[in-house]
Amino acid sequence: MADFEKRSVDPASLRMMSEAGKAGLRTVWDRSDEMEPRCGFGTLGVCCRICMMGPCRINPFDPENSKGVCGADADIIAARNLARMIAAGSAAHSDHGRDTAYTLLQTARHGGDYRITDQVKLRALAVELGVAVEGRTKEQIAADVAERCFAEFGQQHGELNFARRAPKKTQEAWRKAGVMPRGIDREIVEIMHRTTMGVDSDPENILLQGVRAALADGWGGSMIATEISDVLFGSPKPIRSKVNLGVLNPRTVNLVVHGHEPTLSDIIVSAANDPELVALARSKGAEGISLAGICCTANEILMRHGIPIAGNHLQQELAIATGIVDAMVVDVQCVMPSLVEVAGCFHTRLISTSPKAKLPGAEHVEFTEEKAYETAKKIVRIAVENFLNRSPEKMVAPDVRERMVAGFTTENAFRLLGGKYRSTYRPLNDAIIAGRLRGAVGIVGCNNPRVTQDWAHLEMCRELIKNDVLVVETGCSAIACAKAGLLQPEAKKYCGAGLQEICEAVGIPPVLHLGSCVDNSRILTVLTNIVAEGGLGDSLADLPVAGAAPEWMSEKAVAIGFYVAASGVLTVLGLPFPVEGAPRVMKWLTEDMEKRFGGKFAFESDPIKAAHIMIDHIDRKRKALGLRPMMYPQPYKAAAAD
Ligand code: SF4
Ligand code: MSK
Repeated sequence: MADFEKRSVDPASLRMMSEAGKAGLRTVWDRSDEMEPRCGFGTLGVCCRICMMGPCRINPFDPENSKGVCGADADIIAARNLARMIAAGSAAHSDHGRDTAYTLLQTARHGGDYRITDQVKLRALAVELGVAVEGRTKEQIAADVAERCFAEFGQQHGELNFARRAPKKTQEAWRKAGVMPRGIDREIVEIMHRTTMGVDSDPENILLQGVRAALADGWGGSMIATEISDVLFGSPKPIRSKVNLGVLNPRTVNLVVHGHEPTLSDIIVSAANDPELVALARSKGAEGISLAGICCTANEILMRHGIPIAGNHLQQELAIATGIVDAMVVDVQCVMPSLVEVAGCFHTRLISTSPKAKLPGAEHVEFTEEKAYETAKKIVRIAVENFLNRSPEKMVAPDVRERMVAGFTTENAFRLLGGKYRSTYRPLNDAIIAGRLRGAVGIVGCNNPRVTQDWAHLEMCRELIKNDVLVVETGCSAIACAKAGLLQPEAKKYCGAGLQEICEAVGIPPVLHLGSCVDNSRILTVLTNIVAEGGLGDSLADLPVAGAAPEWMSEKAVAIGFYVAASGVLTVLGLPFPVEGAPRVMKWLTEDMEKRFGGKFAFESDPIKAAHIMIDHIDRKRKALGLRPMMYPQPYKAAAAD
């Protein structure tokens, strides 16, 4: 019998693991255990299958004398593999951004089921991108904005428009290192070219192209996804909701959306409220239709509509195992192929929707922007029609849920910190300068069965807020902390005196939910606004801030880590990149990178130690800025800052 306590700290997940075990269901944790011992060459990053002279591997006990067939050493191999992870992660985020721009263009040109919701943001974007606004309709403006965004993908030379949002000094560092991104697609393609057999054999040169592609993601593809989503679906505002498997209601039809792109999930919100479908649900004996989300698409509709979240990445199988999910609809990214097998053990209808992401064994209802509402209604109807097919003996939904507040953005989050709706970041900067707030940390990223689910997110987060560090979160990290009650104002009880004072004055939680994975771009623009406000240096590298992904698993997290570190922010990862067998690459990531960009990586699996690495770093930055000591006695005092 598996030791469940090592698998998760989330009571709902533990309960469902036990139920799944009783039913003989294999989950992600079982398969993870079966992988042990994991391949040492893969873990160290020293296997290469780029060409068919191989596959090759480096002898980790004698790396100096070990080479691949072509002569590639451990550093070349590891750098190439890591760069390819960045390419894949950047491609995923950026293709999402491209799809969002396509939806905006279709809406502008042909109308249809979507609306241009945030016209203020549309006009601001238009001005930024050089699109004429005077005397033009919102549709004309939107069409040009969409085309400008497309141009960012295909551009062959020059610089990305949104990269120019960064502070001037940060941009200068990128130009000096030769990594200012030119075009989003171009940087990804160039990684694939450079890392093919017999091209770039300089590990640092390979990693620098990795940086350029990652910057094209964070300050390009992901930023486009965020900005256009706000224009189309509305900019989020602070909103209350609930989280965890207990949001699934045994008395209603339950439809779970899982994946990433709000084009699908947002329209499903409308369809789930369609009076015809609600009436149909009632005619089947259900009390109504409940919509809930998993992973980042959940964050998208949570922020804009307050739709509850059923869980984070590792709960996707467990949600189906409750026996009360009538349909799960998926689009792209983080969707485990295992869902087909799990859904096959229950009445759940599993529906794929993207031509890019089919699941053999699942139903495919192709989603197109042109027939968005019709398709969404079809999907909701499938869930409703399936309600009566539940097997009562398999219904084991845990009654576990927590309240949360979400929906903070670059535009609204930090203005609230002064207790007034002022269009300035001054109150935030002043709180840091005065020593009421130590600094800020972004905790982001996934769950990974190699780490006790949610544990590292929670431990790290509590340690930081205890030390007066404001935490901002996205993705599955935000969901983890929401489940533990940290995303509600009452969580101020876990904070140091300074942060507690701010939370009390403003009524915000000490942990702010900033959205989905692509919304890490919001963190970049928040930091840029802090620099622009003044008093805390003139580049992102000067700020008393850090980033972390304590339970990461996705290639997207590698891209995020790279654009955050290359933007000047210390980035601490709970699992190391697969480069431990490559000493030069490891040194570049953890030391040399900082000289060029002001940011670098640290790898630490203990979340408390990781928190202290970040607190020490924040204190060093405070000292370099000449800021006052912290206002209130601190539970943790960094040696470096004394
Ligand atoms: Fe081996 Fe070199 Fe081919 Fe990689 S590129 S598989 S190291 S021969
Ligand atoms: S969903 S990328 S598991 S955060 Fe964005 Fe969660 Fe990581 Fe997927």
